[in-house]
This record gives sequence, C-alpha cells and structure tokens, in this order.
Amino acid sequence: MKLLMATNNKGKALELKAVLKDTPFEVLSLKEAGFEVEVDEDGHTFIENAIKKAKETYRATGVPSVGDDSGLEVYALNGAPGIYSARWAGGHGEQDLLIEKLMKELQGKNDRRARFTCAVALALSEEDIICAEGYCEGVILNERRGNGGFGYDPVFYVESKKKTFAELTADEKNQISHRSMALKNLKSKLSERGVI
Ligand code: ITT
Repeated sequence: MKLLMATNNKGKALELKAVLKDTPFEVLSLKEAGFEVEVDEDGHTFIENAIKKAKETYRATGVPSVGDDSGLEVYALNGAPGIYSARWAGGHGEQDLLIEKLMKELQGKNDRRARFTCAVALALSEEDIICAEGYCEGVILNERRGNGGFGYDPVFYVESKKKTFAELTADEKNQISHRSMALKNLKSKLSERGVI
C-alpha cells in the first residue's frame, strides 16, 4: 500500500521515511508522488493539526496519508513555542531565526528544560484516521552543537546521550526522538487493527 507523507519539511520527511521502513507501506513524499498540497495549520493542538494535514492530503490525492505536527515546548516559557514552533520567529522554519529567538527568550532564565512533542495522524480514508503522540525530554543549551537534523536540533541536549539532537547520527536520533516515539505508538495501533 502506498503511504504519502503529508509534509513539506524535508528534515521531517527523511525521519518519517526511515522510521516507517520496517512497515509494508511504500512511503512517498508529496514530491515523489507528483503532488502539491498546502494545508492551513489553524488547529489549536498538535493532534488537530496532524489530523488536518493527513485528511486534507488524503482528500486531495486519494492516497492514504500520514501527517506530522510537532514542536518544542519550553517549560520556562509556559510551553511556547509549541504548535507555533515553525513560525515563531516570523519566517517559516528558518533554523537561524528560530534559534536566535529561543536564545533571546531564554536570556536570564535558569530553568532550561524543554520537550519535543510530535503528533502523527494516518488517514486511511477521510473518516478513518488513526492518531498517536510521542515526546522527548531535554534541555536547551546556550550555544549550538552539531550539524545534523533540522530546526532546533543544535540546541536541544539529551542527557541520556550527552549530546544534542544535531550531534546524533540520523539512526541515533530516530531511536529516541519524539517523532520515532509517535510512530512507534502509531505502528502498535495499526498492528492491533490488523492494518500492518
Ligand atoms: P509541515 O507542516 O509541512 O509538516 P512544518 O515545518 O511547518 O512542516 P510543523 O508545523 O509541525 O511543520 O512545525 C514543526 C516545527 O517544530 C519545525 O519547523 C521545527 O522548527 C520544529 N521541530 C519539530 N520537530 C523537530 C525536530 O525533530 N528537530 C528540530 N526541530 C523540530
């Protein structure tokens, strides 16, 4: 069965594909499948937005689709940037702007704890949508480390690995990330349903 990744974020798409490679799905990006879909992210929660991405992509293409809505929740900022993580600094997902804004907001704050959240939704049809969430806890460093990943990865430090997400290999990030945890939960639900 073909499965479309309802995302225009290349970093996410690489991770989604890698973590879904042990499923029977033929996982394709929108570009690989020859589609262009833009979804207005006007939901109030990660789950709402993930469902919207999956459902609207299914509606536009007729192909089962998986949406991912994710972001960084910083404890000292009352959960910001949260669902606004991509657009918080004015642009859309530009790493330098986002990290600069985060450094500014955290100036003088001692509590550097944060977590990444990821909601995934898989639309098997417009009505049949399966959702799951995953989390990864960390702390925000004062300076960047590493060149891997995307978004906030260079300043998101994971104690168990003693590294930032950007210092991990793709495989290492995919073992512990919020995205891989969400997909693991999704795969369990799909297997319970007999879909995979
Ligand atoms: P799509 O909606 O097309 O999927 P997007 O980048 O707009 O792409 P989101 O609205 O879900 O996706 O925004 C997620 C943002 O949160 C993303 O742009 C990053 O800034 C940040 N983010 C999410 N997961 C991340 C990760 O694994 N590493 C670093 N930053 C991440």
